[in-house]
Amino acid sequence: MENILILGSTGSIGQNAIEVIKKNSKYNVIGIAFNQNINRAIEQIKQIKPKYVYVGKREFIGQLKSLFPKIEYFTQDTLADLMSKNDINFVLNAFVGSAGILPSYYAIYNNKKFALANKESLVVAGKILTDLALKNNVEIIPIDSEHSAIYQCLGGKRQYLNKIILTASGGPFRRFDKSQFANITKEMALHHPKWNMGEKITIDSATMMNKGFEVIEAGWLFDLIPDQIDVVVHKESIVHSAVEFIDGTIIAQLAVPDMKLPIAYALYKPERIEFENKISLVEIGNLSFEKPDLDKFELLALAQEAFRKKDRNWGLLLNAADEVCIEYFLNNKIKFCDIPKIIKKIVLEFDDRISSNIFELQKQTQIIKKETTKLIESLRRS
Ligand code: MN3
Repeated sequence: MENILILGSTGSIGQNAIEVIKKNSKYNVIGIAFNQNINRAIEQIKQIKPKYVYVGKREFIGQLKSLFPKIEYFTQDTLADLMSKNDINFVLNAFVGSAGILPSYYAIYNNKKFALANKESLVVAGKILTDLALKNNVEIIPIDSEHSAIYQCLGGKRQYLNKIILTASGGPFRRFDKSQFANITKEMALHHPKWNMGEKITIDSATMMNKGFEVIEAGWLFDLIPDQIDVVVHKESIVHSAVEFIDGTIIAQLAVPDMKLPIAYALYKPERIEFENKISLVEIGNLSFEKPDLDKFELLALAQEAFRKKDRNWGLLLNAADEVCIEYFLNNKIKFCDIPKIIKKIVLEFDDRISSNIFELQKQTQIIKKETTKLIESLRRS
């Protein structure tokens, strides 16, 4: 039995992970961490009976303590204590956004087995985390479907890799003309054609910022140079990504778009878990692949540029500014087409060398989020 801590248990990935674990043996959920979905957290605590609970919003602690007095509770200030518990041997990090960066650091620092769904960790702190993982001999097991696909296709043969082919669904606005971007509403952007995900990542998919983040994530995970990362729009979302080896052989991973698959692979590899839902190649018929329109999806281009400038802080800037923009967009306070404009402004204004200290990156992320808020508020007033 492995004792697993699930960070982000009430989110889409977290719930799927709990479901996968419930149907199979091997894992005991020793701890869960959530930010604000208190009702779902209470349900989960009743069902799982975890020893540890991490609460993002401190105001819930009192209520939880009166309901479940035997649990040991943690908040932001005591995150390090939770992550160093000796009876936790596996950490699954599915926190949303910047909140996931420090937990990734602590998981690797404390030599836990580690599965990562929080792409912001590598976007912001890729060098620090991959260096530490190498030093501590910790494998970062990807949960993101594309990275799981690449991981599976590589099959440990990293030395023969020529490049990776990162597939993108293209999101709901793949066929839109750029001039139509001004009229995109929140409801339109929240409707992803293929994947059912949390709100932030769904908007990131619509702007293709998500694919940009995934370029950076893949770059660090698989130790690639920028020219080794191809992005290909594949609207059917059946090929979850592919690798090309030095002899020209391409190996791809195909499956239904269901996050339970990459989650199960990360938890049980090299074993595979039985799933009902399978694809039929005959029924699918055609699979299409095309180049992404970088003029239309500027944030993808900007992220590619960010990975070329690995020694600059662009990943941090992209991530922090994007988080604030999405919040404003979801509150109907900025337009869809404002998102890339604001992010670009922030990147140009705060371009700097990247710090090699994780706590410094955390601090800077907070500063950039405040600066982005300031910028948006001033634009809204003018
Ligand atoms: Mn993905």
